[in-house]
Amino acid sequence: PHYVREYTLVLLRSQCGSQILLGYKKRGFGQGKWNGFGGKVEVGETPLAAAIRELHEESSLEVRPADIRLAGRMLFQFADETRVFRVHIYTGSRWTGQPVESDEMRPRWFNLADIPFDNMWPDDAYWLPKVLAGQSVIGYFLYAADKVTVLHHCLRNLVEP
Ligand code: 6U4
Ligand code: NA
Ligand code: NA
Repeated sequence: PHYVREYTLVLLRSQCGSQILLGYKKRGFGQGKWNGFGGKVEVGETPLAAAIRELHEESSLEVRPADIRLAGRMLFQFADETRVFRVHIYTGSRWTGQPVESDEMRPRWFNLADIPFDNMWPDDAYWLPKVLAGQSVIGYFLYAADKVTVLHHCLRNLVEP
């Protein structure tokens, strides 16, 4: 049987909007890839609280709950695994502090024209441009066991209520 695990992902934009903060994942799941900051939602924790906590643990940056907004939820699955990743994606452009390298992540600002999609999860190329355009997304990606090939995907824009 398949089971769902909840994760968070935070993508910060510079105030002027021309850059995005990514982290180079030094260990664990997605090692060697650039990604937003995030991790597992703990028992009894809301996704929003987990997003704020993981961002701080991995980058030292502090955001308040009102500083980030839910930009979408995605399901990711691998053909050879029973685990389903349910990832809550947040964006924001207000924070305090400076990004600092952690055991897990090496932060770096990227111009929107230079996002390193070739060294990110392949699904990011589908949904990240939408999120950066201010859209909210919902979707599902099924990967082959190689964790590279997208076998199937479905992606929709969500309209604000
Ligand atoms: P620990 O705490 O070490 O057990 P770990 O297994 O290393 O956790 P963690 O905490 O780094 O995982 O969380 C995985 C991160 O990867 C979350 O921020 C969600 C993100 N993620 C997972 N699948 C993804 C995908 N297909 N595309 C993407 N981000 C993904 O852009
Ligand atoms: Na993490
Ligand atoms: Na984690």
